[in-house]
Amino acid sequence: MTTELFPQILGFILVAAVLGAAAFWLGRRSARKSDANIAEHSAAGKTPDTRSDGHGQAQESVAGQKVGSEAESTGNELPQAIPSVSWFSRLSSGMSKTQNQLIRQIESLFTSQNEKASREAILDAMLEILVRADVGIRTAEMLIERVRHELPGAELSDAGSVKTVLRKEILSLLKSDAGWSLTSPEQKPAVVLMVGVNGVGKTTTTGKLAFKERQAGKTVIVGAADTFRAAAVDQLEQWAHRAGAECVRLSEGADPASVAFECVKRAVGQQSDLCLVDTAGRLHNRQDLMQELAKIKRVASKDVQGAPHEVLLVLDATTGQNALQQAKAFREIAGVTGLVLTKLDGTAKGGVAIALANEMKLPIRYIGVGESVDDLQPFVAEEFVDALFAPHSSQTADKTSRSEVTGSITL
Ligand SMILES: Nc1nc2c(ncn2[C@@H]2O[C@H](COP(=O)(O)OP(=O)(O)OP(=O)(O)O)[C@@H](O)[C@H]2O)c(=O)[nH]1
Ligand SMILES: [Mg+2]
Repeated sequence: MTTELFPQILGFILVAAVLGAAAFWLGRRSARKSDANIAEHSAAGKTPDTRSDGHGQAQESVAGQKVGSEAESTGNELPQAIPSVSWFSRLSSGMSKTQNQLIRQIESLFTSQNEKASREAILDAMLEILVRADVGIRTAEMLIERVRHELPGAELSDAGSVKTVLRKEILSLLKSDAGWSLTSPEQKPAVVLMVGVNGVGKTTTTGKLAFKERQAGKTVIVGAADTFRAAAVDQLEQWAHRAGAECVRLSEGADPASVAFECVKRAVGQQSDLCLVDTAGRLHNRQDLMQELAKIKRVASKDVQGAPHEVLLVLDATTGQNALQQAKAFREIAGVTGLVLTKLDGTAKGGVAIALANEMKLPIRYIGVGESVDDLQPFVAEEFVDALFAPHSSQTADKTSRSEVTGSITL
């Protein structure tokens, strides 16, 4: 009996041994995978307790700033932003004031009350509308010349054909570079300097970019080189904490260039994908402060050849034409490589994007239409133009009060 059962018992033992070995192997494999994930996350973003300042807990909140629809992060996991509203809706809604100032006003030139207006009167009024939306006189004149040329004689008689010409011309001025990205596998770390005048959104944009890059799985170190104000450092640290990025801070009043140096050095040591350096706001006509920026740039290049790879000038769209003056000064002194246009949501002067693209010959890399992390996105010319020329909707019209649109044009 026992001898008869022997092969079956042996077979059973063999099957059990094989199954046991397989279970053991699978268990080891998943443990190794989770170790690797933890290692990757901690390389990317240290918990508050391990940050350079040794201060431990980050501030609980930064006045008026929302980190998107994301939940509170422990700093170790990758940030998750779940946009509840699509980017195009945010963009269209954010640009509704500019749209009303520009496109709705142009449409109003072709209503029945203006049907007796001469061709030249319509072109003059159109020029005025473009200038009021901060497209800038040079760019506005150029666009009107294109309309004049493309729509000879009676062809300039309806809003549709005018908008088609303007849309095409504006799009050709705004061209965006689809292949561009802030980080690249060939350049580790990519060193990026954030510059601009006071209050334009440099720190917020630095935080949002850190957050986005972390979401994309990149390792990020930010440098708080605005050492003049402790609050500015805390503000950036808060963003870094939420993003799961390391924040380099030195003592208050320290040389901003040393923060940049330390930030780049650590990014090199940890083979980070991105080193983002936030700088203090400075007036473009203050020579000493502009020289300080030049020093930050020089120091940033010490450990990484070609750094900084990008100098992003942050411009506040609500300042309209003044943004052009800032861009000119910063381009000369700080070697700006790209623009970030913030606060498009707060203004009817969004036409400044067209002036910047045409007159500065600098690419717009990102645009911002609000305070949440999802409100900053890479600039895509087609999207911008689509949002600007989107058909009239009661929702967008309601967002702009009459006082925000500068007078309607009467012919
Ligand atoms: N509505 C709106 N507000 C924005 C946008 N971007 C930034 N802000 C707000 O602008 C304010 C100033 O932003 P900061 O990031 O502190 O500006 P900053 O350039 O770092 O300022 P300084 O360091 O003082 O020079 C904050 O309240 C931001 O939330 C945007 O696209 N839309
Ligand atoms: Mg700041």
